[in-house]
Amino acid sequence: MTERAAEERKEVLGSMCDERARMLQDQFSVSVNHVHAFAILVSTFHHNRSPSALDQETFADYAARTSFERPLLSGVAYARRVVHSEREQFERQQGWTIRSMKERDPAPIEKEYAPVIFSQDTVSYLESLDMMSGKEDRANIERARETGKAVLTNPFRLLESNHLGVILTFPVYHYDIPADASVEERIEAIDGYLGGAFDVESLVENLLRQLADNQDIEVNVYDVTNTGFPLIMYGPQHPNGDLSLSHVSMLDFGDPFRRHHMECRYHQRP
Ligand code: WA2
Repeated sequence: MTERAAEERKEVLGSMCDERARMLQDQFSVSVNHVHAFAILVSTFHHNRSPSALDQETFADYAARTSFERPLLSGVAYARRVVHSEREQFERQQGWTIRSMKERDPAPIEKEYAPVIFSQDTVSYLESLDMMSGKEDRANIERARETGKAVLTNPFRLLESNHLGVILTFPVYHYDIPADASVEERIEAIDGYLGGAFDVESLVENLLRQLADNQDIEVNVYDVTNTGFPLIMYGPQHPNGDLSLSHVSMLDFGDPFRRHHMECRYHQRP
């Protein structure tokens, strides 16, 4: 291979990788924006109204009819904060028991819970599950309500599909919280958590499949928040393409606490 051909091969890889990263980031970002709007919908029609103008059926209908706005999400759901002293009354009102994510049995006594009260039909198995009983979901709930911002989990295997993905969580408060509110004030004012599941394994696959020359390159996405310990979010566990040449494209998924990037390689050696 001439030096010129090698140079060009490298450039082509770089532009294919950048294009994929840009597409993924764009689709990620429109999905995040729409989940944000969903959080406002719940705040407007559920919390600020008495009686609530939202119920499971209305939520599920609206979620299904707007799912085209959230191309990388397999579903959205709303979990309400319930403290232990309210549990009995809450369960009586709902007509079901708060269940834990692991055993799907009635949740053991905790200080507080985050049971799902509204869910898109695609994730209806979440209903009544305490989202604080899962390690990744709990970390998201705590960071979302403490910061007031949208947050993402580590990549992990999602319930039911068992696909690799991440959860996005927006906090929903009782009232408009001033930007300089303390962590304690924020926790006090929390009403619930609007979340969406990014099924990265299957929906990113779909996205990349639509692109030309897709069969030529191998793509990985990593959470590189901890630079010494990258977490695989998409792509082969053991890259087996042409390892002599790779390109890294930056990704920004909007959670300033986290760093992500895409790594691309050719499948074949020249
Ligand atoms: N949603 C879908 N699949 C999951 C999951 C989840 N969490 N956790 C594990 N598999 C209601 O942050 C609040 C959604 C959590 C929101």
